[in-house]
Amino acid sequence: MDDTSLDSLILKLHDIQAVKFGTFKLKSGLSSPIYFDLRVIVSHPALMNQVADLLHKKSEEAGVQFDSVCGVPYTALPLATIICSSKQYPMLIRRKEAKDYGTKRLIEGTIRPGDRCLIVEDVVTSGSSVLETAEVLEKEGLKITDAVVLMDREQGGSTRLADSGITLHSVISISRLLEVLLKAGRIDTDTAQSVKRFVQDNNTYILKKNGSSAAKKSCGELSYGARAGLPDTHPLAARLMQIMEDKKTNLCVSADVTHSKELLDIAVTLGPLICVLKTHVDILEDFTADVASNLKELAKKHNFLIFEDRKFADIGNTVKHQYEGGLYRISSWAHIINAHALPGPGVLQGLGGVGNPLGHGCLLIAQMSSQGSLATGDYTQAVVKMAEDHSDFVFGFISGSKISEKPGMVHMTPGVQMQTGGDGLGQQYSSPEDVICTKGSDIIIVGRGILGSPDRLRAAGEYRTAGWEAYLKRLSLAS
Ligand code: S5P
Repeated sequence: MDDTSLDSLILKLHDIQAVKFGTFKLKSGLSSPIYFDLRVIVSHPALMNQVADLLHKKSEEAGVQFDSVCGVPYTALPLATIICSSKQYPMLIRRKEAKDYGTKRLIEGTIRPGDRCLIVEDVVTSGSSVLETAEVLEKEGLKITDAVVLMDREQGGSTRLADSGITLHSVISISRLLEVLLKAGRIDTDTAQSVKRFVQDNNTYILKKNGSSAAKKSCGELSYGARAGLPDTHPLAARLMQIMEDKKTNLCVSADVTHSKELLDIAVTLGPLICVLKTHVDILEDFTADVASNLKELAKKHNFLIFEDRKFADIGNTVKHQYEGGLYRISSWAHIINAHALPGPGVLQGLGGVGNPLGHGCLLIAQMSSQGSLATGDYTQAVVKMAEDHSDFVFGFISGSKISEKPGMVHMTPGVQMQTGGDGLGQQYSSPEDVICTKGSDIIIVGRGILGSPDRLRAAGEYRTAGWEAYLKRLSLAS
């Protein structure tokens, strides 16, 4: 690729305002001195052809071998189309819109498992959109080893992709862009310097590894795995988020059954699909210590955590006994418990005294899914504060949405079903997409949506997929 065609491309992109300088608020909440909007190139056909040609040349120069091409929706779709049409490659189209369960495919085009597919993208920041597309293609049996991008913002995307075995080839780097625009008198030295500083200070890869304060501000864009690695994350939250990342699931099954055999059957069958199994041990009619130890074994075998949904709500001294003693000896088998903040911090002192030495953790109930719940507004805010002040034992919330900006905090949301509505007893349901993608929660808690199905395994699979896809969508929107 010769330097003059690259330089003229950069100037043209600046002419059509596909690159702008100023102060721009990014989806992550950060304020950026530079902004790319490559969507506008569709209005400039000659430029579209030039960009598509340069993308293809870049992959050729790098010696990338591929059988098909897939553009990351939407901006790169027309670029992929031009490459495929002019160079005669079969194209694959990834759907980005929410899946209509069981009917629509995620990839359109003929899929030949084992084929190498080249991913095309317009701009890469953290690399999460490319990764998301790669994951969908890989699920269909395609091999993804390379991605080609018009503009690399040099904010850690290529390192993150390399971690996942994908080599990123970029036509334009941000340093080259600044150099050309500076030389042509389109920007001044101060602007170039401030962009360079922004890029250096906001390397998404380093932020994810180290958890700097900027990362904490924008936890919506961090993956579960990255949040697990942050220094402030509670060890149990880290373990949970790592399980979610490894098993690709943000599904917690609420095993609200009255007989132990059924509870254990659920753990056996659904164990591989879930990150957490939630119990209400006091509704079991036949609880014995053996049930607890069997459950523990299954949790180990299938790598999930046990959450006893006891909702402690008394003075410290009472909850301490309720947690470690009585018939159920909850602290001996449940990794996670939850509590109401209503009694004040004493409830956490009582519970933490028992649970902390055992490496357990607690969720505070900040909001409830039931109609007319009083846990709203100032109460919810006070719960967030109490949780953050007691982060040695509290690692997250029961809430309807993301309510804490601390990336180490886990948000678990009950009242989830595919169909919204209620149960006639005050329960209110939201969809997995709404809970995870729109409201920013981390884990869906599903009871009757799964337990009420004649095929629980299939239903759990559907909830797991819906929850995970919503999470991937959230990551991609934030990148
Ligand atoms: O606000 C809440 C908090 C909880 S923990 N709303 C809830 O529904 N829960 C629990 O989540 C509830 O006790 C039940 O175990 C589960 C929801 O079950 P489903 O059958 O309605 O999905």
